[in-house]
Amino acid sequence: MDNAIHTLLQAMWEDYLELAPDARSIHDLFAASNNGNVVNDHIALRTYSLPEVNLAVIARAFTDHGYIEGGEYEFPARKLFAKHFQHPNPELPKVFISELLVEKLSEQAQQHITALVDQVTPDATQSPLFCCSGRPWQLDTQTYDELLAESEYAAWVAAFGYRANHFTVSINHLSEPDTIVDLNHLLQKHGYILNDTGGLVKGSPDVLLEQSSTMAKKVTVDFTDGTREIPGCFYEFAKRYPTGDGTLYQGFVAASADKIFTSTHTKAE
Ligand code: OOG
Ligand code: NI
Repeated sequence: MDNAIHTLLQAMWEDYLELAPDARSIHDLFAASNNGNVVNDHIALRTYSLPEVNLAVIARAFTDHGYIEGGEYEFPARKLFAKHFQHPNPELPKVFISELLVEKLSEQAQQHITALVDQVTPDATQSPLFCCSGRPWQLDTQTYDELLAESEYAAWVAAFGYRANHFTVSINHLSEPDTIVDLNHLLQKHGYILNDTGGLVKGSPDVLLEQSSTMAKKVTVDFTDGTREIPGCFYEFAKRYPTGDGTLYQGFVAASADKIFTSTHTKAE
């Protein structure tokens, strides 16, 4: 395996564990009944569409190591656009990268986001570990609150920056539980809070993908003028179904993804 991509994914996992307080114990719960093996279906990253940090800039760390574009997804109500990337080596996780279409936001939000992105140096984005470098700008609570009032996504990126917002357990690779309903019950029995936007299970065998996720737990975030407890990162669970040629569907489903985004929301939708 390409060492650079392995190093990046390992660094992303370690960074992610810091911001997803439940992730280690959920991982270990599945590892215990699957000989220690928990396969990661995909990770996801978020960004703003400004040219210094847009989706294409974030994707480079992956495309430089053999990842290729797999599909495009639109979320007009959230003002988001996304692509997924996959690697010819099926053991590597897919990468789902979304960007907030900044030009569609209010003047005030655009000014806030431009002021944040102006603090990012080209050197920083070119670093091979930019994708797990966290927040490359200073942020105060008023800017966070004003962004939050307009877009939960805008505020999340402002607070957390560049890192995996979730990893995803591949249910196909678990011997048990092998249905998403059983998996959700197991997690709930252990007290984990799941995302119930539109129901616990997003998607169906008909669209070749079923997904569920935890709600991100609150973590302490530093601002220039104090600290706040806000939702960090979450864990997702995905089961894929075969396409006509018998291989598992490798894409995403926009209608389901739309509901996974709420896993980091501070308020119910
Ligand atoms: C991505 C939400 C979509 C999926 O698997 O469909 C997603 C995000 O929350 O950044 O992860
Ligand atoms: Ni996902």
